[in-house]
Amino acid sequence: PRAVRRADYRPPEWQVPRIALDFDLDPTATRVRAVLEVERTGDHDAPLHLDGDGLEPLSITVDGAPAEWTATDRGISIALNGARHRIETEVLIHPERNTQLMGLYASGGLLCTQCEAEGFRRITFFPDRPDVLSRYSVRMTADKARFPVLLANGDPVGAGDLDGGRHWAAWDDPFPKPCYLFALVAGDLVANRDTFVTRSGREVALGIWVRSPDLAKTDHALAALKTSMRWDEDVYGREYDLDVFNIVAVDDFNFGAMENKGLNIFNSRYILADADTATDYDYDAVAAVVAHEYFHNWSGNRVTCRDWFQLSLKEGFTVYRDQSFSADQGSAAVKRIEDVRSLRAAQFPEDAGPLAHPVRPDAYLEISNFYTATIYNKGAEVIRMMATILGPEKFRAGSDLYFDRHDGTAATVEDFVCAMEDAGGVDLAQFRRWYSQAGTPRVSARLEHEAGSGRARLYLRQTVPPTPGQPTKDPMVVPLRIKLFGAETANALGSEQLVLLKDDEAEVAFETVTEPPVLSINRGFSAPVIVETDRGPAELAFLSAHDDDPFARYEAMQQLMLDTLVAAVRHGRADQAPVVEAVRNTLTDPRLDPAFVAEAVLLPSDSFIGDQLAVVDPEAIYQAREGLRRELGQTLVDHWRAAYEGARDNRFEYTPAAKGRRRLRTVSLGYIAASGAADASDLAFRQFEEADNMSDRQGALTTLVNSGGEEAREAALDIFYHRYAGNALVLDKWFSTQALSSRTDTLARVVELSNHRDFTLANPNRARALVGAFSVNQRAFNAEDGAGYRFVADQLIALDKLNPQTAAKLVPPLGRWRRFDEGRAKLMRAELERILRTPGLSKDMLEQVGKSLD
Ligand code: DPP
Ligand code: ZN
Repeated sequence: PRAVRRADYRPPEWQVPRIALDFDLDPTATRVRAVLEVERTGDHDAPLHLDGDGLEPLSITVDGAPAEWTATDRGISIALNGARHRIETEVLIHPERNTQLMGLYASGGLLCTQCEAEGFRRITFFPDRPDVLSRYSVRMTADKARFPVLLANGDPVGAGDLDGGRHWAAWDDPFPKPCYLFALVAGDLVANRDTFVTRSGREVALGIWVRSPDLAKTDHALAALKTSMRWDEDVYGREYDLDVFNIVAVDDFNFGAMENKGLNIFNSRYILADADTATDYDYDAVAAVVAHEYFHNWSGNRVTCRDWFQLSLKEGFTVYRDQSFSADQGSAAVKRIEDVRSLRAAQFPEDAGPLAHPVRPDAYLEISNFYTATIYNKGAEVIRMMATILGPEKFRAGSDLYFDRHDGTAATVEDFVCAMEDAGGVDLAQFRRWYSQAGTPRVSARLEHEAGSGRARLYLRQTVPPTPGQPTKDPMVVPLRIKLFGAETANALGSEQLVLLKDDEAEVAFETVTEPPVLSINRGFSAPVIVETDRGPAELAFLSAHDDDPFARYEAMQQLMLDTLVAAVRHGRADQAPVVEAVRNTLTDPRLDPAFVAEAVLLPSDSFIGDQLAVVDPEAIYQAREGLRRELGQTLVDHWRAAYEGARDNRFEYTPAAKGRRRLRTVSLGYIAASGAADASDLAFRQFEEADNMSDRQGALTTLVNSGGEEAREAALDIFYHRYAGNALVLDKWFSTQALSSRTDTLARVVELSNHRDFTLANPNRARALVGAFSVNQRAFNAEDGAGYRFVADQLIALDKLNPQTAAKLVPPLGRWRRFDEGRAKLMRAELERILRTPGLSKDMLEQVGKSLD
């Protein structure tokens, strides 16, 4: 396969202002008739190229006459004479055989579509690129009993009955859109309906469509949708633009959800929620993803991407928007902590490994592989830095200008940055390197204080590490929010500054520093960088107690824990007392929000500890972390018990305060168990049985699975399994809790589970719940004999035959071999090579595995 390069971009030679689609829907064989009005753009004699993948052509005509067309490696090519033509095609496709879940496919008795990025070519012949914008009219015909509901983009314009038990429906979308935003759904669905009145008075009919047993689980998503619609009006001035907005939940879905114009299609895990089946984390994720897809209506749909290299234009911006939305719904501090934690868990390792790529990549083999943490999460951080540099008013002016200038068109990252420059009156020339240079910058900071003169000087230095294809880097613009605190009084020494580090090195001077200063830097995580300081345990503990930026406070605690754990891994032992004291302080500070406390007292994950080391030693890391957990558990056991009891609630409520209490309760339970307390297992089992919500129940189950006695553990797993038999989303939790277990027999259990009657690779959620979860279980996956690697490679080879896109996303853990000792590295490489030798390997896997070996 040939790489697609950003530098090769050419505007389309043909546009398709209108397309009419007629679907004769049937799960085994669907006929798709398409009428395309095509227009030559400019003065050239290039033929019309239409992409097609796996289509069986029945007829192709030009202006009513049989066309002369030739097959190409990506579709068909038709030589045309005039400036405008009418192309009609009819093809046959087979939804039930579509296990890739791209194009039109069957899921749980429904027919649905997924077209981003390049799935529309699996439905009909079309120039499948995001800079071809068309107005769509869609007609669907289907068996009325099996598919009573027929939905597509835009507004409904007609429906009726036909002979033979069939019926039809027609939908028109007045907004020109790229084909990746096309969608249809046919099925036996019911809707949770409501209306939303936009700020200009337009009434929008809302519907969340599910199978009838799931209807009761859609209220939360519907409420989140309405809150999102209002928020986008208030915060970005963006109003909804059609008369209907529908969301459909389906069980088999590669992505989390898809923002098709007026008809979002969701993975059911991001729609369905009730207290009995969804954790607080799930509730939050439902609201965040509903908001994300809704926000795409402007950042993605009204203004779309010129080409797929610009993917972060819509994804980074929309993630930033959904993060801001979520921050506004609850604790902004806790939300920031969660977002940074997931950036560090997914994006930092990606940026430090063989799959590192810039936020705006230069080349790809398969675009599906670029729906990454870098495009999404680092992309969001880049937008956030622009918002920090411009300030809220100018940032809003910039986004207004961007939407005004580019509405109805396919735009570029460059267009977005220009709008920010023009509206903000700033020069972002150097800042653009965040889009072109990969790798996580490292900033080292050293503060020197001259007691006599009251002056202090901060020495900053940055380096950007080499990444594949980018051996040398230029310095970035790093916005650092900085503040000093007095070590004696704990008072702030002056107000916070925003320092823009632009060169390799910089110095910042402070006056009237009347007592020894403590440095608070990268407050709020103002830049997605790794900061290295010489702050010792005393200073970090001080900040964890006194910093007035909650993120910085959390960060100081994390750094203290990390330093202690890294020392323990390196030397076999470390002074644990500063961590214990800092945790004690946090736990007993009555002014703190329990949700914050629960985050702050959690130790960094095994893999984040591993990321700090030149060579990851999974066993030593696990032992060091468990050792510190035990010490914290034992020394502070009375505090954990008090926190546990204090956080007890009488009945489930989904509010920020109640969520925080539940979180602290389960975190405390984990520490009580880590202390080795004799009653821990009983306590966990009681929580498991008495829980009136999934957070408490799954929290207790996790504790039992990791550290409970055999009897309690197996009993809980069994009860959980039977209680939720038939509920796919909860069974996913049952699988992943076991795959993430810290027990030494986890691999054996996971292999067993891969043969369980409820396990299938055909469902992406289930595949991720077992194989994906296991491969991020650092200790179990990296078993010294390579059995973990072998298991995952076997699963990926099997999954690639069904669903290459989902398989390829699970490759990265195997590609981390450079981070391990020679023995493990060799075993990992051997598995990657075995995958690469598999006959018929997909382009998706070829790219991911090939790069991982380089
Ligand atoms: N559906 C995916 C998302 O919203 C891709 N656009 O991020
Ligand atoms: Zn998105």
